[in-house]
Amino acid sequence: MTLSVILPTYNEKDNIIEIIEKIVKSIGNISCKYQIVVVDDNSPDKTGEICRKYFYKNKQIIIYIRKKEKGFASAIYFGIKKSKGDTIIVMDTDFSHDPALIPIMISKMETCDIVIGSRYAKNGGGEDKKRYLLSKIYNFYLKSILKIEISDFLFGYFCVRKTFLIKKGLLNKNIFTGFGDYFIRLAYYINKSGGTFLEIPAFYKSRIHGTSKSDLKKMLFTYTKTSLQLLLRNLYK
Ligand SMILES: Nc1nc2c(ncn2[C@@H]2O[C@H](COP(=O)(O)OP(=O)(O)OP(=O)(O)O)[C@@H](O)[C@H]2O)c(=O)[nH]1
Ligand SMILES: [Mg+2]
Repeated sequence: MTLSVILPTYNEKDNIIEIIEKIVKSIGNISCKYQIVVVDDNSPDKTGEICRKYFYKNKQIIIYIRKKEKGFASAIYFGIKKSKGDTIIVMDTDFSHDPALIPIMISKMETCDIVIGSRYAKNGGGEDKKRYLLSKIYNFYLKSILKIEISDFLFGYFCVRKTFLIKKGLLNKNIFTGFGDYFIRLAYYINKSGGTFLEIPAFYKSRIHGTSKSDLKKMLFTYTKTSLQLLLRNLYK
């Protein structure tokens, strides 16, 4: 097995070095061939340059600084396209996603097509109680209308085989667009193509350094629009 960890970054200068070091340590427990792919959208705080300077001798840390394209889902798409590993892990850079889960995710890949971190699996949780609860309600809505057996569409920490995405036609720009709504689309099309999901408990830690790029009102609007579009697609097919 070869692993590529995709890290989208925007203004994460105070997180990027430490998160990469924690990821490397966590991968050390399973000793596989790996690379870490940072996709930075020309962050004004110089996240990309800082990372390049720090890891310039390390060939396993690949850093892309995109000057023309930008966007969260688009960065993930770009990172997966560029990655060399057969197994892909996508995670945030702000420590909301615990690098210690990497070996667990990989071990579970033998039994499914995608492993997803979930706050709502038994023993999962979230530090920000208000966010945890609001997200729980919204996830319940998504699960009910899309009829997909997963409890957390919005966590954004997952492991999947690149060949699976390619084979099913899911490594597709129309899916990987926007912010977290891309994952709602991805889950929908994985389910449609007969893919199997496995959730593992995860705890969402609130960020300590840097600022959030997500906008609650905008997210609510976009995610609802996305889910209704998918629902209509389901009804009229
Ligand atoms: N390349 C790239 N990365 C992004 C972009 N927007 C967000 N990110 C990264 O994507 C991850 C998730 O973004 P966050 O700002 O943490 O969004 P969030 O988790 O909803 O918000 P928090 O409450 O701050 O945790 C982080 O690693 C960001 O640096 C973007 O436009 N381009
Ligand atoms: Mg975050």
